[in-house]
Amino acid sequence: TLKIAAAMALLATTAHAVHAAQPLSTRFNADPSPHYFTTKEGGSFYLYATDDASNSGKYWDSVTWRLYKSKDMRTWTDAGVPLDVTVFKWARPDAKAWAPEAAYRNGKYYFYAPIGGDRIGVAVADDPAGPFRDARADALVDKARDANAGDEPFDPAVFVDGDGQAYMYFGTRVPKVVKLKADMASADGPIRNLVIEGLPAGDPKKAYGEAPFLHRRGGTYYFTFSTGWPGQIVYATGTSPAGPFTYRGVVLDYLKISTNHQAIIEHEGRSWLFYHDNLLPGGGSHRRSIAIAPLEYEADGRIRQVVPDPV
Ligand code: FUB
Repeated sequence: TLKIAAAMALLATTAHAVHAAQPLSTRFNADPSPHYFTTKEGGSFYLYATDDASNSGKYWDSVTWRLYKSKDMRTWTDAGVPLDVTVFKWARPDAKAWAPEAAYRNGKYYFYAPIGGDRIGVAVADDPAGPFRDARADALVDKARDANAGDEPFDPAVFVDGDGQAYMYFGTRVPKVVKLKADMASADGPIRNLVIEGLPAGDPKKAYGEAPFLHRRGGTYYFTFSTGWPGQIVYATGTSPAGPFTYRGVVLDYLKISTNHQAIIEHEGRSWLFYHDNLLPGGGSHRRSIAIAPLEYEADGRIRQVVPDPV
């Protein structure tokens, strides 16, 4: 019996990575978009977020995003508002600012801004902290204009592959992908639906919900997303950034919150999962808080499920 217990304990430790869940700020924030950028000040982690501290507390109706910076992934400085929806003259100034994304290319920093739930704008700056200006005169994706943009074109995530081809993922309920031109601000071809094979059948809570995200490890493309709703972070893998992907398993189980939204980054050989939770006093589904966990892989490339252990 002792041997069985020891074997089961070993199995449990190899299958799950338990970590202490800590909010990275005392300010409510959500929808993490983390990056490592090197500027003239040196290298830093930059984290763009939905600013839940400035919403009504009853809905995700903030109109600003928030930026945090860190040198070591432990201490994060609140760097204020990198931009708000008024950067986009085509948007209503009270349009909701949702899960942001950023990317770097050729000396410029790009900010992908879901606005009002039906359009995605793109802004550009010379520094990751801004000032940002509209990179075009209209939205990059517009539900009223673009074929196959879907009913809810938001939650952009950008991935640039080794050959320089950029892809933008987005969409709620139906995951979408569109190639971006080298200017990072225009679509290069049609918007396509992403195919995810092998999703657990018969469980509506296991269907694709939102928060698409792509990262690559070796020759494998990992497509993570949140089921809806509540949000469980799951992943699928494939051999191309455009899919198809095959469902693999859970990265982060349901938390006591209606949504979740993840991002994964690797730096100097270590990987981290960013997500949001309900960790601050007074928090809830509209007042979320971003947390970070080390992300570990099995030798065969499977992701070890992250288990937050609230302190
Ligand atoms: O923050 C508003 C919405 O909640 C985001 O767009 C979704 O990903 C969910 O986290």
